[in-house]
Amino acid sequence: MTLDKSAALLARAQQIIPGGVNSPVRAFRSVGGTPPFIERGDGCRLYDVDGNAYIDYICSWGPLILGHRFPPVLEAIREVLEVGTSFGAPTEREIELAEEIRAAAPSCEMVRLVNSGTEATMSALRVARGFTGRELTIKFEGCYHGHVDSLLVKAGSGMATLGIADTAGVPPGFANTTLALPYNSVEALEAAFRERGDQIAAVILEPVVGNMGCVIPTREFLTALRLLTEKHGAVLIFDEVMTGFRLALGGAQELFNIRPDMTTFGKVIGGGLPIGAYGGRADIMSRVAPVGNVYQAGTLSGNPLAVSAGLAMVRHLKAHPEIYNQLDEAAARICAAGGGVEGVTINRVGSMFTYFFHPGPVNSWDDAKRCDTEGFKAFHRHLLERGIYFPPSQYEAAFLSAAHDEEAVDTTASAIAEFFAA
Ligand code: HOZ
Repeated sequence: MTLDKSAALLARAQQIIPGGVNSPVRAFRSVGGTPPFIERGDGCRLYDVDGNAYIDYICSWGPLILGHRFPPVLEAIREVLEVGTSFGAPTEREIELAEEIRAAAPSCEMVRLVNSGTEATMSALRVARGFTGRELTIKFEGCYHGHVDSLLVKAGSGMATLGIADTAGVPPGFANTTLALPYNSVEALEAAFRERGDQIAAVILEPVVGNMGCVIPTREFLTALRLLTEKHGAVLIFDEVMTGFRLALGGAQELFNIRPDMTTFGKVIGGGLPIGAYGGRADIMSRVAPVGNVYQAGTLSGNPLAVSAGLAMVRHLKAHPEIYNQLDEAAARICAAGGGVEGVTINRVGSMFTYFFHPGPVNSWDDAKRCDTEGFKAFHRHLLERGIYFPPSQYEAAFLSAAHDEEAVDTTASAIAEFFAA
């Protein structure tokens, strides 16, 4: 496999774009080698500028649950091109997407569309603070909620990948409004509420974590989250940017049968175009301007391109619920390929999974940070050389799409088995 053209593009990109990439993990810093520069995607495959093809397990970091260039999504985009791409004025489609979100996740009695997952979490947090009149937020170590200043404390994803514990540029005053607790620790949660319950505006979490690799919440943890937030009047925010419409139509809240007060979305609801959304209880969402006094706005919010692409994807998923079983079975086969290997723990929920180079269990950042990242690096390289593109970080979940056919899954499972047999 040669990556000469990609290497040349990387060198050129580094002259103008920090690290040559527009989002840090893409630079391959933790796995080494040259990141392939992508020319096009189709179905479950990516094709780079050097003529290499890859079975794609990033799926644009989650959104492409139906694969690249899914025809109904392309058709929806084509239709929008005929009428205009942005109006900065309301359209009927926005109502339709908000209604689809509410139908899938009934905890979202009202919904506001924004442009990214980061905007969704930033806005939800502001609304929760406005609603409660409190400042403090609980988040969990290793969870990542976009690059919102106060939520970058002990964050996963690129920060975990690059080993940046606390980013520069966030004033201590902002960081001090965040309490970072260990994921899955009921004890730590109880202690925090015992000590500061009347100051806590919100508890935000990834209800299945993707950003320290895939980490699964315990039933006890979820129950404690719901009970304690209710008891102390704090807003429980599920960050379903990754899990929404992916683990089930109604996301993790449907899967675990928990009703959060607010939810954030992104990725799948945009069909691969930039979008985000936040929603929740009507009494909380009624605090958002112009009805209430919590301000949040956006020129491109609800733009017809992203909304139409998202609607096409969400409606297809709704019409074909069997997709979720299909995804589950395919992901199970890929995970079975490395099952029982000493020193490796595989966490999976539906079509999100991670091969952790750690004897396990991996239930928190404290566990995940002890991974053998050199082992992961060799695994990643082995797969890439065989045309299989896993996320270039131990601390990102892999995603599967409905376009991953038998052949792609078999090829992947064989390559994984080959790595562990060597
Ligand atoms: N931090 C994103 C996923 N957890 C990665 C975004 C990207 O590189 O596109």
